[in-house]
Amino acid sequence: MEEIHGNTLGLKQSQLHALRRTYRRRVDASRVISPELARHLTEVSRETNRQVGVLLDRKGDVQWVVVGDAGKLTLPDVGRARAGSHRLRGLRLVHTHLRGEPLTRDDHTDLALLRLDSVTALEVREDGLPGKVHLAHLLPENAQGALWKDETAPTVHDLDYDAVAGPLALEEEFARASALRRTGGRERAILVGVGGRGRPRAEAEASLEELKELARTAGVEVIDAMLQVRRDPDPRTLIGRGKLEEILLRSMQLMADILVFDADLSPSQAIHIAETTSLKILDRTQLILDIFAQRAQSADGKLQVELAQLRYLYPRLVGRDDSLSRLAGGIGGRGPGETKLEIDRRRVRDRITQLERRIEALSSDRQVRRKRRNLRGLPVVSIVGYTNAGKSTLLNALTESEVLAEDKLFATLDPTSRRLRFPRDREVIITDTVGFIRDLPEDLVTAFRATLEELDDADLLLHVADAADPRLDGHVEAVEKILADLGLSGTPRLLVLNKVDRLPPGQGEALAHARGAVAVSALSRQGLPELLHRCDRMLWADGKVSLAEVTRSAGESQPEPPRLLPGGATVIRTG
Ligand SMILES: Nc1nc2c(ncn2[C@@H]2O[C@H](COP(=O)(O)OP(=O)(O)OP(=O)(O)O)[C@@H](O)[C@H]2O)c(=O)[nH]1
Ligand SMILES: [Mg+2]
Repeated sequence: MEEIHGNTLGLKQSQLHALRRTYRRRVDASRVISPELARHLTEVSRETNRQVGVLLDRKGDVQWVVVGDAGKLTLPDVGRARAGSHRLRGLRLVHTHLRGEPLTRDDHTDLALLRLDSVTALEVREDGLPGKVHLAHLLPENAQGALWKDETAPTVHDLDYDAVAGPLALEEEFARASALRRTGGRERAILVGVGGRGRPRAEAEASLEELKELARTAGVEVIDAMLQVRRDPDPRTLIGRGKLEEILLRSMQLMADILVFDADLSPSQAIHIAETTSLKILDRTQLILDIFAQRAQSADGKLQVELAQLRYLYPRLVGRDDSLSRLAGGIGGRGPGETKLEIDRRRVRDRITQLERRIEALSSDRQVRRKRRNLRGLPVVSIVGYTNAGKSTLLNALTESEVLAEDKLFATLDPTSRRLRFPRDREVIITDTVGFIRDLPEDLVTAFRATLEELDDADLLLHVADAADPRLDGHVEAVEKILADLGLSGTPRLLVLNKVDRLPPGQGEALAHARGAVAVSALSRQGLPELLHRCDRMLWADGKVSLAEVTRSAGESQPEPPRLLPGGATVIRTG
């Protein structure tokens, strides 16, 4: 119990003894410090030429005695604040300053991040007696966004902060504020962008913009976004300790619940950051996984998402329980299926194996279905592209369907197929599927294998891109890369620049011309005839599909009188 913490190396026995005696002192509970204890601390401090501090509990007992060096005191691990807790630590720090300095940045950081009841610095006079006293305590939410209040008193006797009533009143305020916030519903997030050697500032900024859209889609409230550019990532905390502290202070000020990093945190980084904060930590991959989890409708989709989440989580299941639950929790407590709190690695492993088997079966089911479809000989046109490019809207426009299309990322997860009839009774199957995104998480690609395999059958890929997005070229490149990773480089493809209605007249066509693409607007239907014409040529004129197949398919399908679409293509609803 009577251990002296911190920089004890080189202290004399008598000095250590004097420090140990500190544990026997008691302070009147409501007084920050007694004049006697203050004097004891400054005397030892002067003699050792080191800062000396005590952590007192609310009964006025000395819980920890800590020694630093002449300019700094490093506190021992006094335990972490609980996530979202409105409580303070129940400990106040009183320590000495040898150089007459007021409270330092570190003092304030300790106050805020460790949620200490208060932090006090006693100036040590040349004669070893206590001089001026500086005290800081946290503040409830206020319009100025101030986190703490500083007070200075000429002597210990003049200090008038009640060390028990003060923190109790604060805790009450915190509780009231957090109850108010909880009725507000949505979780509040600070986004952290990361630039560096491999990622220039402009790219990091664009990526942070995309992260904002992801966050919005996931249903979290973005209250702040900051960008950190450093040459190399910090192996432990990614962004560096100082920056992390700054962000944590900011998160307290803004009452944030979540930090979202625009990078993939390694398991050890995620664990380390979760352990130094009381916040929920998400990275870009988890945000995407969370959106997928919210969006999954079909049983297949749900299985695939759960697998992806568990695969991602598995290597991270090594932290302390509390940080673990914050890593595994997902947004609004929506973690993967069975993993709420009592996660244990073996159960997760078992579940992964089980899911993999079911998805394997799913994949072979689909193969059978697809084979049946292929036997009918209908050419398959698959719509692919960056998420939110307008793929589903295009499918709807071409086939007069009503597939869900909305201004959110990953609106579509499950593939949909429709028949689309071309002139001369030619017919194709057109499919819409899950959208892509830059750095699509590997675990998702693996889990969505069954869905993505549908693309293997495509005779033609319509690569839809949003012509009005300033990140157009980056998006096209990202999609091409994923297609290559899926082994689809050899499939004929046509680039479709969508949403040209959002551009000044002629600009979409110019962009398309430069890229050998077709300019369309799925909303205004502009350019659709040209699109169908190009598809027709690529599918048939280039000899991709044999005439025999085409005539066979044409004989089969007459359930409903075909309707006319621009360009002479017609549609048959297959439901
Ligand atoms: N102005 C304009 N908006 C469009 C056009 N096509 C689609 N949109 C809008 O873009 C948004 C996304 O459309 P979706 O069809 O859901 O996009 P998607 O590519 O299927 O997206 P995910 O399934 O989420 O990957 C919706 O708000 C559409 O209304 C277009 O030609 N012009
Ligand atoms: Mg869609």
